[in-house]
This record gives sequence, C-alpha cells and structure tokens, in this order.
Amino acid sequence: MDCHDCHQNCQPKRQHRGWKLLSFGSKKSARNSFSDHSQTTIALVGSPNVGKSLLFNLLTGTYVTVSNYPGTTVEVARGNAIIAGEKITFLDTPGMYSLIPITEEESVARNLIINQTVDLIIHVVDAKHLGRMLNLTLQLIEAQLPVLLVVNMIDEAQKLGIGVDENQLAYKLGIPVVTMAAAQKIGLKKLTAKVADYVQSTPLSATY
Ligand SMILES: Nc1nc2c(ncn2[C@@H]2O[C@H](COP(=O)(O)OP(=O)(O)OP(=O)(O)O)[C@@H](O)[C@H]2O)c(=O)[nH]1
Ligand SMILES: [Mg+2]
Repeated sequence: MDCHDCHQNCQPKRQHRGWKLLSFGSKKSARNSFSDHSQTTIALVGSPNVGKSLLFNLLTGTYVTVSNYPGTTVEVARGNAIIAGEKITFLDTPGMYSLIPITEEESVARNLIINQTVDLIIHVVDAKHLGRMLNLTLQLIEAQLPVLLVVNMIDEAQKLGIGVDENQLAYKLGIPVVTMAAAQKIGLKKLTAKVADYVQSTPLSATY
C-alpha cells in the first residue's frame, strides 16, 4: 500500500535525540484521538496514588478534556501546555504497576504508551517506595521507551529520613530524573525545564 493510501495524515514526527529511542514502526495505524499527529504528546504514568493527576493539573491548568478510552469505561484526561514555545499534549493515565497488565486500567495505560504515539513518558514514583516502583522504570527503559523519571512526594520521604540523590539516580538509570513535591509545587520548574530540554533537543523529521 502506498503511504498516501492509508488516509493517515503523515505529519513530521519527532526524532528522539539524546533520549531513549522509541520505535514507531507499528504505531501509525494505532493512532486515535488520544494522540495528536502534529504535536508532542507526553504521558504521565505510574502506580496509583503517586501524584500523577495532581502533576497533570499543575502542568495543564484548567482546559482539560476527559473521555473514555475506546471500548472501555476507563477515563483518560488530556490537556495542553505551552513549554519552550511549543504546544504539548499531556495524558493522565490510570495507575499501573507493570507493563504486564492485570486490570483494565493497567491495560489502558499500557495501550496508551505502547500502541499510541507518545513522544515522552513521565514516570511518576513515590519517593517513599522508590525501590519497589523503579521496577516499572526499568521495564519502560528495557522497552526502549523515552522516559523521564519524577520522584514525587519528596516532602513525605524527607520526614521519614529518606533522601534521594537525583543526579546519582539519573547517572545509574541513564535517563533524566527530577525530585519533586508536587503538592507544594516544589521541583515543578525543574521538571518543565527538563521537558523544555526535550522539546528543544528533538527536531521534527519527516517519516512515512
Ligand atoms: N505530601 C504530598 N502529597 C502529594 C504529593 N503529590 C500528590 N500528593 C497527594 O497524593 C494523593 C494522590 O494524588 P493523585 O494525583 O490523585 O495520584 P494519582 O497518581 O493520580 O492516583 P491514581 O489516579 O489513583 O492513579 C492526593 O491526595 C495528592 O494531593 C506530594 O508531592 N506530596
Ligand atoms: Mg489520577
């Protein structure tokens, strides 16, 4: 089939420069209303109750659309933000523990990041349970998905005497890491700066 017989709108697609490469080979046919062809899409993923929705609201503000993922009753929120002069679409995904789904929510979250065109995954973890939650980070890295790790709830972790060295963690994992206390907006500027780095370092290139 010729490229232009597929009725897809072949827009320029990002190349992941300096970040983990994401293979787009089978993704074009799976695009739907949750992924926009022409702009950067970033998904917030992670276990339940780690602060994904709070962070999503901080990043996107009030203009958010919520719809059921096709064929399910699971809601996915979608909102926009302007970062580094570019319109970014953020997706707030349901809680997931692993890339191997058990619940319908986990299936939806997995489909969103594996089958849809997501340019960057922000994996949000709870600093108090870092060891356990890094499991999914490692799965995402192994799947060669572009990941930025947000270690959230650093306020609560500090009260328990748990410290997280973001530079050391970034070095060990080979991905960008930001420590945050989203509830106090601590680390929010650092996060948007990292997203801006990503946006600025990934030029558009034509793919067919
Ligand atoms: N102390 C503290 N609380 C936080 C922080 N971030 C989020 N919370 C709180 O944690 C709770 C869960 O936050 P949500 O944003 O709903 O978590 P979620 O990851 O979207 O949860 P699911 O949608 O169930 O997957 C809320 O009560 C937030 O206010 C943080 O940095 N520090
Ligand atoms: Mg949520």
